[in-house]
Amino acid sequence: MTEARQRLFFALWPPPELARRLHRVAGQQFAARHARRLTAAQIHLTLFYLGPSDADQHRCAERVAATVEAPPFTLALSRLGHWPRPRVGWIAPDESPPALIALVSRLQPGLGECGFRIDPRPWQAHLTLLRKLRRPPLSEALEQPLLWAVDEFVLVESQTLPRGAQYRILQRWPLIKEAPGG
Ligand code: 2AM
Repeated sequence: MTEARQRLFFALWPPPELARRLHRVAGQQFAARHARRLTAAQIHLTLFYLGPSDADQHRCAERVAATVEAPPFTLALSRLGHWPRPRVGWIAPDESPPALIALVSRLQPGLGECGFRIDPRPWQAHLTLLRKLRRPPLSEALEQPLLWAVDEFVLVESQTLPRGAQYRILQRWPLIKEAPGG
């Protein structure tokens, strides 16, 4: 019997108000004619793309996530950009705080042991705002960064529907302040 495989990834998911603002930014800062703007509900920051996963791989990924410890952090989102090859327009944090780097680099080895492929390209924090985009942003940065207090990461299932990708959060793990000296 062929087991159902879910397409999974780990991500940071913006709260609804921030997601709505990011959706507005996508409309204001890019010449979006012919491009496909993500809906507010689709906007996220991918930490690790797992890809199609069976039940064992899914459980393995959850076990790894449960062992990962990293403190909460704040992202200042203002950098805007465009990658011509995947044709995406994005917003990115001005800097990746050490806690974000720690989160990603603590997930990677365990997920590698589960059999997931670690992308050899360096991981770049970004939130895709538009797809099928042909032009760079109208400006390179927002005047005022959007601040995002991140206190959890999530495991998400991606489904491709005729109207585009639909994402469902399957599980959440809190980011927890390290005890002083610990
Ligand atoms: P993107 O936003 O830069 O396109 C779900 O598909 C998420 O996983 C997307 O945010 C996508 O990043 C990311 N992702 C990373 N590698 C991927 C791959 N090989 N195929 C599909 N999505 C990938």
